Amino acid sequence: MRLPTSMALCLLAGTLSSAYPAPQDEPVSTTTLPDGATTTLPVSPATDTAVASDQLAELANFAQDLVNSTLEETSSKQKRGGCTLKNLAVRREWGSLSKSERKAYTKAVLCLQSKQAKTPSSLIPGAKSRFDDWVGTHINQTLTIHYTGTFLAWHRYFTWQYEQALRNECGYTGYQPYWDWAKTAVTGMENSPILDGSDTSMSGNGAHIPNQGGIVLGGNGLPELPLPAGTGGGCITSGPFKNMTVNLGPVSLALPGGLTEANGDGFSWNPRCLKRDLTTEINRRFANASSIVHLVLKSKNIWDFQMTMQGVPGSGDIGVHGGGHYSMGGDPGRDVFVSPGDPLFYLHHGMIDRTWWIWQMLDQRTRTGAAGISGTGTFLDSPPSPNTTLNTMVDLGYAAGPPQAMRDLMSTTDGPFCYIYV
Ligand SMILES: *[C@@H]1O[C@H](CO)[C@@H](O)[C@H](O)[C@H]1NC(C)=O
Ligand SMILES: *[C@@H]1O[C@H](CO)[C@@H](O)[C@H](O)[C@H]1NC(C)=O
Ligand SMILES: *[C@@H]1O[C@H](CO)[C@@H](O)[C@H](O)[C@H]1NC(C)=O
Ligand SMILES: *[C@@H]1O[C@H](CO)[C@@H](O)[C@H](O)[C@H]1NC(C)=O
Ligand SMILES: *[C@@H]1O[C@H](CO)[C@@H](O)[C@H](O)[C@H]1NC(C)=O
Ligand SMILES: [Cu+2]
Repeated sequence: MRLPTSMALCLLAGTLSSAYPAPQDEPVSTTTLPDGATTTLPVSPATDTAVASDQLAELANFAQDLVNSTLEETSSKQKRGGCTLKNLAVRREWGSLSKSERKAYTKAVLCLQSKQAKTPSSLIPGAKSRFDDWVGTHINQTLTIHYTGTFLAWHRYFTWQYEQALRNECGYTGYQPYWDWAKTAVTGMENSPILDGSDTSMSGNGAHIPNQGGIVLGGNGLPELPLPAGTGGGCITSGPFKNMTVNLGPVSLALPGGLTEANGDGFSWNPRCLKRDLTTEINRRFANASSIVHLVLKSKNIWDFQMTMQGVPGSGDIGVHGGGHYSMGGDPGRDVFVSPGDPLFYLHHGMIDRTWWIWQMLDQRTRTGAAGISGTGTFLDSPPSPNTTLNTMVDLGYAAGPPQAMRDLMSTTDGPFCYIYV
């Protein structure tokens, strides 16, 4: 006999909050799914990255199981966004796509880069393509979407609309792939299927520039954080994006030698090549399997989760979010404002969203509701602004619409979205 979903979810919430030691080496908690199945989950993040990797796989599997069994239980009811097991989109890790699926993705990105921009050139003269509509929107809103209450939901919606544009405007039939940082931390970025520079990759490293100095983050009253330069530094040399032109920025670009570069507000046309400076050392230091599982298991509320993920400024830790961005390096990879100008951005933010989703599913009702939001509408609340709430609107400007309320962006399967990660 099947329990009504609401009752089953109560049971679920009840069992999740208490941890039972199980007869195994590591402490685990026992959890009951809506369909009555039980499962055990790790509760202490492993420092050994191989063990941490297995823990992450278990947590991701639980998140899938929870969504799948919830959708199964509610399939007969009318859900707000009509998400069912039949139309559920599955976002996958780059390396698990077939070669032709990878090519179909990069082909669609190149298509978006060849389509006319919707942003009026009177507002952003450098926005030359549909792809640039996303870059322009991100530049315009950078100081109101990072270290804010909207950070995760804004980037979830941004990435989802990008995926929709690839599908609806460029004939892509797959879904947004993601970059699993834990995998590239093990293999080295240059050797991964995402960044090996082959024609089935997202293009690879930039041309090697010898003797580059490191980069320096922080300043502006915060302690400086020196980070190493990578193994490239120049224009990318191969793969699908070899001929790509970066049109917008820079706005706040960290350069080797501790320098920074800016071109005003970044809205003017400044055509240049896509540069990368792959830095596996940064990937390993801030975004290994153990960092991810630690973030997921040790963050008890959304404030802790989003601060740990982005890194507390001045703490010396840039979190998995900074770890991914700065390990790509180059231009616009090291520019907080212009970073979506490197197509790899969307694979990185796929993983950011996946990590949030896994964390949300460990306490679904709390973490997809009002208590799943913390922060205000401005970068570290500077200047001070009202708290973000379920009613706060998220607007993607000329990239895509309509503006959505935070309440509709909190779940990947309830509201306008219908996807999971495997
Ligand atoms: C959940 O459903 C999706 C889509 O059918 C499937 O790909 C995935 O393997 C399922 N996950 C689990 C843990 O059953
Ligand atoms: C880049 O442009 C050159 C010259 O037009 C062309 O031969 C080459 O195929 C292009 N490469 C890619 C990956 O698009
Ligand atoms: C993994 O990342 C954490 C920070 O999140 C760091 O303290 C640790 O040293 C890293 N582990 C390895 C093996 O590099
Ligand atoms: C805003 O959020 C903070 C932190 O949760 C809380 O202390 C404060 O009371 C909230 N302000 C308003 C006006 O709700
Ligand atoms: C930039 O953002 C402001 C405020 O959010 C908005 O009014 C303006 O239209 C945006 N400009 C562009 C080009 O998107
Ligand atoms: Cu961003």
